[in-house]
Amino acid sequence: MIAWPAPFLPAVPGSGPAVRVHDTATGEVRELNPGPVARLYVCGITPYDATHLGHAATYVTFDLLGRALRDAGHEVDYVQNVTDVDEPLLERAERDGLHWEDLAEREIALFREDMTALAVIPPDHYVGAVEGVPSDVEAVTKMVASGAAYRLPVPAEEGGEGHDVYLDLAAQPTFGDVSGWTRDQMMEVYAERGGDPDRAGKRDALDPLLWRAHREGEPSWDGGELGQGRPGWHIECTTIAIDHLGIGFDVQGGGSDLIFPHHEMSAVQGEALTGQAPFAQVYVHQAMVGLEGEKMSKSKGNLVLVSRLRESGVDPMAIRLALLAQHYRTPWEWTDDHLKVATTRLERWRSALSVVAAPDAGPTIEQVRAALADDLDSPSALEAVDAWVERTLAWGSDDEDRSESAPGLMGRSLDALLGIRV
Ligand code: 5CA
Ligand code: ZN
Repeated sequence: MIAWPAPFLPAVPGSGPAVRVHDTATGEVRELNPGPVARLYVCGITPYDATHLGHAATYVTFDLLGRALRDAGHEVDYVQNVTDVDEPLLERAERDGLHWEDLAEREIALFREDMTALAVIPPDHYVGAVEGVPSDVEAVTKMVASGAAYRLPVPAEEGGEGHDVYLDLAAQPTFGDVSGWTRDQMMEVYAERGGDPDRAGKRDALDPLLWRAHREGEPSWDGGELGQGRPGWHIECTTIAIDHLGIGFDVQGGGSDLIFPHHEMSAVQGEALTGQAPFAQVYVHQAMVGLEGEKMSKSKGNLVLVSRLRESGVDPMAIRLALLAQHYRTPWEWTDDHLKVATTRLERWRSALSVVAAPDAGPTIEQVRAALADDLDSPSALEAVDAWVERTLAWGSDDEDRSESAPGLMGRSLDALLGIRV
């Protein structure tokens, strides 16, 4: 499906250092070693409600990573999915009396507008789960044939026709490598995060659903030997990532709520399918953004929406600055104060960039580059810019040693490295 318009990326002289990020699987901050093309997969939205600031934080974080990789001299091949068929979407459509496809289309359109306003560079491949069904069918059929997956008859009370398909985790030695969680930790969240631990007949309560046979009233596709049905949630990301980036791609990203089961299962399924590991070189996770003591989430309904802030006249660049002021690995809560601070900051940056001459921008640009390459330390990057801004605004008109090219160079660098268009 189409993504959204790409923002213009100004050139910045020189290049940034190699990028280091925290890898959930090893618990270490590791240097990325992509080839000329860095391959990045980030889990996209389930389009049943509009983009909230938690989603925005996730996509701005991975946008920053993409910018740092480009600045370090790599091309970036960026893939993002859209979960345009899944339980939460079907349930919301039913509740609101909408067709699920219309609901998805409406929310994807709004997401595109939000991402454009926030200057997020679009993915090179933006792929809907529905578009990926043929590939899922092929993958699940292959896993059934190899014995990695098994079939369970649909229970009589659910129509009793056809078979669901599950991955046999017992046969997968890498299961657990992404999250590093204990079985108890896994069991604690599995049901609330889309799993079905109580399904009778499963070999292991944690075995993930690969294919769900058709049930009355649910959308379904031709699964060939699998019969009519629809894919489970995790397989969509397994196949989209492998089809577009290949197994062993550089970064799997998303919010920390996806560590388990989603990224654990996507990876183990990819490994079961291809016989190769690891699925991704590193797993990077954005900490949860909360509101009033709880995770901001569509299911809880405690949302601050990007689109609503925009409608109320908030400058999207102030929203982006508010997000960048937080480190991606630290959970935080949204309050209006964050926006106030960001709005004041943006105004000061604007004033500094409109002077005719300013202190040399070079050292500050190197500080910004170093901060971003150091596990995406955006708060430190903003502080480095603040320091230059304060020096610029404090300078008298007859101070010597001023550069007329500095404001322009700084403006282009903030745009390219931070996605802040002042
Ligand atoms: N479609 C799936 C991924 S395949 C999904 O999780 N969709 S979502 O709409 O629920 O979330 C979209 C992205 O935003 C995911 O990467 C998720 O981890 C992230 N996210 C969701 N809530 C928050 C939050 N409160 N703070 C930070 N990131 C969040
Ligand atoms: Zn995903």
